[in-house]
Amino acid sequence: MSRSVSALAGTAAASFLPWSVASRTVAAAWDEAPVDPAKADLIYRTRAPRNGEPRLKELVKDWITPTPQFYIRSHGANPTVVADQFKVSIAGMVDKPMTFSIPELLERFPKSSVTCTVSCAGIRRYEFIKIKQMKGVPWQEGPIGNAVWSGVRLSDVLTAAGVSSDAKHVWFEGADTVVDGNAAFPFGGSVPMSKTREEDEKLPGVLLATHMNGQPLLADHGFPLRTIVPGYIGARSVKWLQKIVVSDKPSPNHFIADVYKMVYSGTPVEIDETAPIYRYPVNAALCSADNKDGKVTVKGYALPTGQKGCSISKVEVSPDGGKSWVNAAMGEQTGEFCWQFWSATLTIMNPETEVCVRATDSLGNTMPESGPWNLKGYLYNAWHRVPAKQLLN
Ligand SMILES: Nc1nc2c(c(=O)[nH]1)N[C@H]1C(S)=C(S)[C@@H](COP(=O)(O)O)O[C@H]1N2
Ligand SMILES: [Mo]
Repeated sequence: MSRSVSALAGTAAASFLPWSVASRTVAAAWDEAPVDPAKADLIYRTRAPRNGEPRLKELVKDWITPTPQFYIRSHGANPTVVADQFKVSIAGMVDKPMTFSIPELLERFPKSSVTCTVSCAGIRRYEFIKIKQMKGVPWQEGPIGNAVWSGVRLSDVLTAAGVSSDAKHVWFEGADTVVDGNAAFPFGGSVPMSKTREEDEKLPGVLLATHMNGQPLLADHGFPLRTIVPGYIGARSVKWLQKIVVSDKPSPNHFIADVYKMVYSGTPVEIDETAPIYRYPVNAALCSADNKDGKVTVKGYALPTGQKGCSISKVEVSPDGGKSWVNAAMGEQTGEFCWQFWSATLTIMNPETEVCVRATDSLGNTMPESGPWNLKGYLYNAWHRVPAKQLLN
C-alpha cells in the first residue's frame, strides 16, 4: 500500500498562517448563541451543547475535510476566551512548572503539523439505539474528519518543563464547564506518557494545535488551543486546553475515570476496573451513491485501527446483504492515522436487500457482522448496512 503524503496536506501545512490575538475572541452566550455561520452546513443533533455532523455525501468529497464540514462534539458551552489573556500551564511531576500565552508557545517551540483523522467514540450510535434505546448523541456516520493540524509538539513542552522519571500520564483540562445534574466540572482526560513519545520527524505523538487546515482554530473546535492525539478517540483531543498536568496516574477527570469506557452493566466496580478507551477501532461507512442505469457507484471512508503503522488493507462491499462481496478500489491519498477513501460499482439485483461494507486493516482487524452492544454505545463498528432502495434512487 502506498504511503505517499498527500499533495493537499503539503499545501495546507505550508500555508500555516501566523496566529494573531485578534483572530478570534469568543463569548460564551450559549443557548442563544447562533451557530457559527462557518458551520451552518452541519446537521445538528443537539444545539445546546453543539453537536453537529456533516451530510455524508459532503464528507467524502475531500480527503482533507474542509473546516465547515468537520463535525462538532461539545459537552458544554464554548468557554469565554479572551485571546490575548489566554494561558496554558504545565505542572505536576515536572522540574519547572510553566505558563505560556499562545504567542509564547509558538515563538519558543518549533512548529509542527500533522494530517490525521479525529473520530468520536460515539460514531454510529444510532445503530445501537435501533437495537436498544440508550442515552447519548444519536450520531450517524458523520462524527469523523481528517484535517491538517498545526501547532507545537507536546513532547517539546514536556522536555522544557523537565518531566520526572516516575511520570506515566499527561492530563489535559479544557476551559469549558460541563454541567451534569447538580455537578459542574471541566472537560478533561489524559494520555499515557508513552503516547507522547510515539513520534518521528513527520509525526508528533501529541500535538498542541493552534491551527486547523491552515487557519486559527474556530471557537467550536477549541480556539485558541487544543490537543490532537493521532489514533485516539476524539475525546482525548481536549479543546480550549488550559491545563497540562504530569502525573504517575491517569487523570481523575470524569471523561476518563467514569465515561469513555466499554462497560456492560455500569456498576461502580465495573467502571473502576475497566480501562479507558484510547485508540479507535477499524471502521467504515458508505457515504454516497450515484446510480447510472442500474449500475451504482458507491463511495465511502474506511478508518484503520489507530495504531502506529496500521493502514487499510481491504474494503469489501456486498450488493446482496452479505452473501457475496467485491473488493472496493482505494483512493489515492493515504497517511498514517488517516482515513482511506474507497469506491465500488455494483449491480444491485434486489432492491429489498441491504448493501454492506466492511474494512480490514493491516493488523488483521476487521469489522464484525453485528455490533457488540455496550452500555454507553461506543465504538460501533459492525458492517455498515444501507437499504439498497436508498442507493437506487
Ligand atoms: N474541552 C473539551 N474538549 C473536547 C470535548 C469537549 O466537550 N470539551 N469533546 C471531545 C470529544 S468527545 C470529541 S469527539 C472531540 C470533537 O472535536 P471537534 O468538536 O473539534 O470535532 O473533542 C473532544 N474535546
Ligand atoms: Mo467524542
